[in-house]
Amino acid sequence: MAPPVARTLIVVPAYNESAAVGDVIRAVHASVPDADCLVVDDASADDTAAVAAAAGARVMRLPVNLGVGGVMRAGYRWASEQGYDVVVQVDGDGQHPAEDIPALIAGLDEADIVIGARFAGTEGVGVSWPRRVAMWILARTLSRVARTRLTDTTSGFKAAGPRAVRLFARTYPAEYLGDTIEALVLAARAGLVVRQRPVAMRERQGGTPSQSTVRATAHLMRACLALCIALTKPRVGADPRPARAMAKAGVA
Ligand SMILES: Nc1nc2c(ncn2[C@@H]2O[C@H](COP(=O)(O)OP(=O)(O)OP(=O)(O)O)[C@@H](O)[C@H]2O)c(=O)[nH]1
Ligand SMILES: [Mg+2]
Repeated sequence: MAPPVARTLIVVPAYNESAAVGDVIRAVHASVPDADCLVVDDASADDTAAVAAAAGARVMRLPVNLGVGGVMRAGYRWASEQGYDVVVQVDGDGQHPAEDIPALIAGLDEADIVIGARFAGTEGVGVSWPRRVAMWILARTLSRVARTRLTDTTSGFKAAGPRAVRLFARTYPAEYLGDTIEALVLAARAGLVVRQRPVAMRERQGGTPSQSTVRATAHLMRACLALCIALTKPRVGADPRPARAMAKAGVA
């Protein structure tokens, strides 16, 4: 008997992304037509949810704003309950190139998590020195923790295979910066295999950037602190059961 085809869910975190989210969903459907698309609307004040539904996505509306970590925790939990094997995070602002999703999913043949990395090979070009130092510290430390070369540790563009979906459904970090740094620390310390693939990230295609250059630098510095805190937390074991068995048992 042929092995079952992996069920894939694209989770799109979206906060006030009505300008870009429709095009993101259409690009996702064009790139991975067999995947389902769930937009998690983080209590937006605009009509993100209506635009997403009109573009053909399923929409989960959070009653209060939780930030990206809380959004992804909800997305992973829903994915696990519904028996999805693979989850790919694609931001609702159009920065993540949908055409690279199949390459990230293909990478799951050899890994539990595949990160779409912006700078692969050109780290730090045109970036101020404090940012470069912070990026270097993050990349070096997380590369050691994950035992592989990682260059873009704050990228949200990630594919997660069955073991990672189960782990993140139980414990996706929703605290400050948890969605990137802490999620990788958690996964690597649970014994999951993390890899990266180079992607051509774009400027956001609408809406408002969350950070200026100065704030982005401060954000990276704080990310280093968040990394130190993540490293002090106890390890969580990966759950060996397959995703569908978990869904049947009602465990998320
Ligand atoms: N800023 C922000 N984004 C959120 C929130 N909840 C969900 N998101 C979504 O999370 C994704 C990533 O947020 P961004 O603000 O684009 O973060 P970023 O890509 O690191 O920064 P930018 O360079 O400003 O795009 C986007 O799709 C947002 O719509 C929230 O509370 N605040
Ligand atoms: Mg963005």
